[in-house]
Amino acid sequence: MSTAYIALGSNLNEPLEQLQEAVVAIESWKHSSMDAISKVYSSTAVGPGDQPDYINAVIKITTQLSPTALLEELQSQESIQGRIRTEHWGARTLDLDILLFDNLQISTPNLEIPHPAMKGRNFVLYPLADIANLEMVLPCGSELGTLLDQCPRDDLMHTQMTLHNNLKSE
Ligand code: ROI
Repeated sequence: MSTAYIALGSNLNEPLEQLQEAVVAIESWKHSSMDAISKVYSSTAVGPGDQPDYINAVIKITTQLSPTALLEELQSQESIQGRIRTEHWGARTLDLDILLFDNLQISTPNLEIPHPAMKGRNFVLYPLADIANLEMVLPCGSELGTLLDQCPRDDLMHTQMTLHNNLKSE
């Protein structure tokens, strides 16, 4: 069994519902279990032009999948939820990124773990810190708390919304 942290982001087609649908789908996976869900954040888009604001969160799962199999499952869920890969860094209905997978470092054309941009992104680090220990040492050798101190919060806001885990709350 492995532990993985996954970032969720959406800025199209009812973003909160997109994240909710993804959480419910991942929760139903037979090979994985959901361990934690961060608060829900809103943030201005990093990237080109005029994009709507994003809704972001991070989840922690325990999984029997390999990193590549996990990536495939996440991409398949993105497709189910209508993501069309067009513009690089463009608006999207659902983005599911593997941030960390155990203590692995992977660098292939399709998959890079830890996620290469996570260190500088407040919309990733703050939700991650909701559900991970600040003393957690990332494969790069930095503690999560140190990265957080170096990453301005800017206009990142946590919302009052929560991503329910529907299956467990029933
Ligand atoms: N900007 C924000 N605020 N949140 C995201 O999840 C996000 N995802 C992206 C890009 C386009 C880089 N910008 C983002 O992929």
